[in-house]
Amino acid sequence: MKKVYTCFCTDIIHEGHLNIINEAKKYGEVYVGILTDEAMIKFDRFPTITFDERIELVKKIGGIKDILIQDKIMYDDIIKTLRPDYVIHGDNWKSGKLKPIRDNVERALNEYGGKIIDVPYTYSERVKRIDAQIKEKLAMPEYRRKRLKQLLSLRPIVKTIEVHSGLTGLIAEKTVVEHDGEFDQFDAMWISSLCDSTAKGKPDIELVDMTSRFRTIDDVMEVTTKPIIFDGDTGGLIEHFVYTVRSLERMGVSAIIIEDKTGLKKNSLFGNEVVQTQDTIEHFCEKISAGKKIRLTDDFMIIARIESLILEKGMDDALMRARAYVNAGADGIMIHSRKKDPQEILDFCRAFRESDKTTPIVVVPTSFNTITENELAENGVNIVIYANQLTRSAFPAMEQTAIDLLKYHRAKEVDSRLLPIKDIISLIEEL
Ligand code: SPV
Ligand code: MG
Repeated sequence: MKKVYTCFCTDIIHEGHLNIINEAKKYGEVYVGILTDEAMIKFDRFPTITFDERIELVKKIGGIKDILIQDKIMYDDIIKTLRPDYVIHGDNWKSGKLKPIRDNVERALNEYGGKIIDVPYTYSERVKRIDAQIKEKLAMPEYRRKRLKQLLSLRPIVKTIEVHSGLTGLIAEKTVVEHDGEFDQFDAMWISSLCDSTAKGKPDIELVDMTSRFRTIDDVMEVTTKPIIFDGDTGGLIEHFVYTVRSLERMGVSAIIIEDKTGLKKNSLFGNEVVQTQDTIEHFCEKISAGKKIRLTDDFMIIARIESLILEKGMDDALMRARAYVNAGADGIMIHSRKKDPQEILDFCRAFRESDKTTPIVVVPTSFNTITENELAENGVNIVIYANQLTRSAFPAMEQTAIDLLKYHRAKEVDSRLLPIKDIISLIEEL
């Protein structure tokens, strides 16, 4: 008997999958690979059911010779082990984002004369509706909220990008890159106080009120499914902070990060160039505990951000605060630095990890931008936030366009730099 292999990356078996299995049976014994959670979230979306449940789904189809675990999006490893005569897949992988996968399969099969079978992809209203339903489910507060904690256990480092609108949310949601034979995408989104304020033409001094900040979250949530980490500035008065926690948790936000500053908050990247006051350990711990007490689910995280290195109070102060904040109930620690050299961040991580192996560490490598995600992960960092790069890349591009329109008195000169209207329309899906 010939061996036919297909891999499923789905939470629901629909007529399209059954069609593939039925076609496969015509060629020989059918082996089905199930993509692991880790592989699935790098390339597609978060699974809405567990890996074991996905295996059960496939078992129920019947007539399958064996079920295999595929732990990489690319097939070459599994092809080497199984040596199937055929790999069967919908023909939608002949172009677009799936094409590198097909190329990888083709190369692996060519080694020994295996063949690809491209089955016409099932485009039906029902299949489209199932896809839409999965996305809806992922966007629901109870599913979205817990996803950050799930990602922390699945990802070596949770990659987070700043968003401040529906459009930037779509970029975070949809950008998937194939590079060096690996797919990757962002895991989570950061609602930055700096960029949310900047988008409104306001300074980053807790001037934009919570109602407006929540409106931004809503705009992002409307069009995305990824989890959200909210920049809560100082958290404000303890009496107000508890209301913020309650609202964010209800909305389906996964975490709030609050920084240990008081008085008029200024952006940390100013450091000591402006007057900034650090909160006392006692008061900040009280704020953390109050937030933890009001929280209704274990899914929602309150992360404490330490400004000691920004304010040049020293490593010992940073570490003492980290331990105190964790004791007060913080679900994570964000350590910030405005140095170009990542060394003080790494020193903090090493010292903190000596006594605390599990509390997630968050960093924002805006200044110390030479360090890679792998290096951060190796040093015990769990979440990396690219906190402002989308805003900072858009602004000079828009400004240059405005300058050139004024200079040339027409739009022709700027046109080659612009996103074609067709692409903007396809970015935004209609229901
Ligand atoms: C933000 O993005 O608003 C932050 C990170 O708080 S930083 O600007 O680096 O302080
Ligand atoms: Mg901020």
